[in-house]
Amino acid sequence: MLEVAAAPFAYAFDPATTALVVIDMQRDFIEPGGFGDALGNDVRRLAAIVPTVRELIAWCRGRGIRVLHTREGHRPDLADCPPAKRRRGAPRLRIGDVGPMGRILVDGEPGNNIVPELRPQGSEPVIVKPGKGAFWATPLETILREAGVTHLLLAGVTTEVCVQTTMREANDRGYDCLLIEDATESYFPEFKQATLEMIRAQGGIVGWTAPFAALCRAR
Ligand code: C5J
Repeated sequence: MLEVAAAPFAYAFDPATTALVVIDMQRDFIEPGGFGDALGNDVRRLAAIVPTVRELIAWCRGRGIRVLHTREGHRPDLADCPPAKRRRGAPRLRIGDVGPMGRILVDGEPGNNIVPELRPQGSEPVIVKPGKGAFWATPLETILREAGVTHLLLAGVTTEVCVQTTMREANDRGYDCLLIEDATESYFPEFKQATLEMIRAQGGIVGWTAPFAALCRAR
C-alpha cells in the first residue's frame, strides 16, 4: 500500500488495484479553434497543465498503475447528442459544425484527438463519452470492474464539469478517488478552487485532493 498526504486526510492505495483516469485532454478543449474556444474561453489555462499531466501519466505507468483516457465525443450522425446539448448557449460553432480542427466534438475528427504530448500508449483504453461524466453511456465501469480496480486517480479538464461529474459518478459507485490538483484545470480559476474545496469538504464527501508532488512522495 502507498499513502499520500492528501486532503482532507491521508489517501491510501494499492497500485495493483488503482487506475489513473485522464479526462478529456483533447484538442477540442485545449487548442485554439476547438469547442472550448468556440464557447469564448481562453484555452491557454488548460494547455498549461499538459506537462504535469504528462509526468503524472509517466509516474503511473512506471508503477504499473493502469492508465485510461477519455474523450468527450459524439457519433458523426450525432444520434448520441441530445438536441438540448447541441442547442445550449450561443457558441460560435456548435457540436457537429465544421471548425478549424474538423467537426466540433465528433469522434474521429482531428479536434477530438488527445493532444500529442499525452497520446495513449499500447493497450491503454480510450473511452469516448457522449456526456460530461465518463460512466454515463460508456463501458468504463465494466472495464474497471473486470480489472479489479477499487481506487481512482483523476486528472484532466475541466475541473468543475467533466472531472467533477466523473468523480461524483465514481464515488457513488464505491471508488475511492483522489483528484490531482495541478493536473486538472478550468477556464475559470474560481470554479476550480470551489470544486477542490467541495470535493474534500465534510470529511471527503466526494473524495480526496493532493498535488502531484505529494503523490510522488507517497510511501
Ligand atoms: C466541457 C469537459 N467543459 N471536458 N467538457 O464541456 O469538461
